This record gives sequence, C-alpha cells and structure tokens, in this order.
Amino acid sequence: MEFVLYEVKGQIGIITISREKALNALNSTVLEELDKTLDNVDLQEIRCLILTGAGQKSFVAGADIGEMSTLTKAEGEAFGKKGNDVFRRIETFPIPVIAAVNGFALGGGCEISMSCDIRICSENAVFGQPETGLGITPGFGGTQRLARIVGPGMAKQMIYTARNIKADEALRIGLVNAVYPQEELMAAAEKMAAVIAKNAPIAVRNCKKAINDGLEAGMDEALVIEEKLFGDCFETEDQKYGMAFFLDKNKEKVKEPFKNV
Ligand code: DAK
Repeated sequence: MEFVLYEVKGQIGIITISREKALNALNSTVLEELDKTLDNVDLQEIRCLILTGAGQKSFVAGADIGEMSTLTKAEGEAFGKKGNDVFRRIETFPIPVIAAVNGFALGGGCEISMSCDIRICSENAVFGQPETGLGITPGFGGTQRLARIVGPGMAKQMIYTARNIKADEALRIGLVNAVYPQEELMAAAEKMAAVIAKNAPIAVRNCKKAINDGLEAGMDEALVIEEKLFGDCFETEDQKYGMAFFLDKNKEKVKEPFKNV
C-alpha cells in the first residue's frame, strides 16, 4: 500500500497513516487503503488495534483540501460517503481501536480519531473542526460524534468558531483520555492495548457492541441489548475458565491466557 502501514505486534495491530508530505491528510487512496487494511486484520489473532499517523507533527491534518477543492456536489457526496463508510467501519469494528494522536487532528483527522473507541494524544496534539472557515460543514461525522463525546455545548462552540484546541484542553473536555510526551505515546498506546488484549476477547467485543448499540437506543432497549450480550458470554469457554479460575482456591495456580472461544 502507498499510504497505510500495518504492523502486527503479538495480539496488537498497528495501523499508521503515512502520507507525511501532506501531514497525513486523507485523500481517496488513503481512505481506500484504510478499508483494505481493515479487511486484512486477522480477527482470530488480533485483539486490539492502534491507529496513528506517521511522523512527529501530525496525526491527520484533515481531508485532502486539494482533492476536495474541485469536487462537484455529486463527487462531494461520494467522497463524504467513502469517508463515512470507513469511519463507521472503524467505529463498529469488532475489536477496540485506540487512536494514538501524535500531532494535528484537524477536520477529518479529529473525526477519524472520534470513530475510534479511545483517544490518547501527545503533548503537541491539536484538535479542531476548521470546516466552517473553509465554507463547509464537518463531513465525516464530526457534527454527530463530537457532540456525543464532549456534549452539544462544547461541540457547537468548537464547530461554529472553528477554533483549534491543544492537548490540555482536549483532556479537560474529555475528548482524549490522557496526554503523553510524544516519545512515550506509542508505548502508552501499546501498553493499554496489551491490557485490553489480556482480557476475555469475546467479552471485550460484546462490551464494545453493548456500549455502541446502547448509546443509540433508549435505556429500556439498551438494557435488553446488554442482557443479550451478557447472556452470549455464557456460551464461551473463556467465561467458564475465567469464573472457574476465580472460584479455584488454589492460589498457586497461574491464570492461562483466554482462548477467544
Ligand atoms: N489537505 C491537503 N494538504 C494538506 C492539508 C490538508 N488538509 N494539511 C496540510 N497539507 C499540506 C500543505 O499543503 C503542505 O503541503 P506543501 O505545501 O508542502 O506541498 C504540507 O501539508 C505541510 O503543511 P503546512 O506547510 O501548511 O504546515 P504548517 O506547519 O505551516 O501548518 C497546519 C500545519 C496543520 C496548521 C496547516 O497545514 C493546516 O491548516 N492544514 C489544513 C488543516 C485543515 O483545515 N484541515 C481540515 C480540512 S477540512 C466532507 C468530507 C470531508 C470533510 C468535509 C466534508 N463531505 C464530502 C461532506 C472534511 C473536511 C476537512 O477535513
């Protein structure tokens, strides 16, 4: 692939958007390659993904403004759909995805980070939705996901003013979970991914689905979604092993890795 790298480290998959000359901006090729990369993730082996950008300056500086500038209405809609489909695929991907935001996360860059389950960032990270300054609305889900993550008041302020915010403010408003020095970011992401990967994989997947689907439903329906996904765990060997291990009073016994079955 030209712009997307995929590396496997044990049970963790690391996807790097690598188009450094354009600060990793998302053109059609990047979006298509991201989609293909997700096709290639081995869900039997991989238990958590990390999404990051190449270099020390930018995670993703947005959709490619050069490519967008000449789009017709129909082409704009097609480009928006291509982005929305791949972002939604990340959001609903069966396993958790951590965004390791290593610099600019503007427009489509902020939006792709918001389609991930968890965001952590480097101290030099900058988030923003600059679209209204370009004469457009956020087009890759920004109007929807930002309001759900930081609340409608803060989302409206960020989007209407098109003002960028730094890592400390992103942390304060809950857009990111933690901020690290740049050189520690990937190690922190990998450490978190490894902790997730150690837990029962089917249970983790069901938690992702329960949280995502539940957020789109009313509370009564959401609790039924949770009940069903909870029930499903009782058909797994991992549940049987995990509970039997807890109940076993032999303190010498070492816990074995969950088997994803
Ligand atoms: N697109 C294309 N190229 C970009 C880019 C981008 N978003 N951001 C940076 N680059 C390129 C620059 O043009 C420059 O290229 P060369 O001149 O070297 O060839 C190179 O990356 C380095 O950038 P700078 O020279 O500008 O670097 P600085 O450090 O001075 O500034 C910056 C860094 C991030 C502050 C600045 O590059 C910047 O403001 N970039 C644009 C950020 C931005 O506005 N991003 C949001 C884009 S809008 C929709 C679908 C999607 C969207 C909307 C609607 N539908 C179809 C409904 C999404 C919209 C967006 O994401």
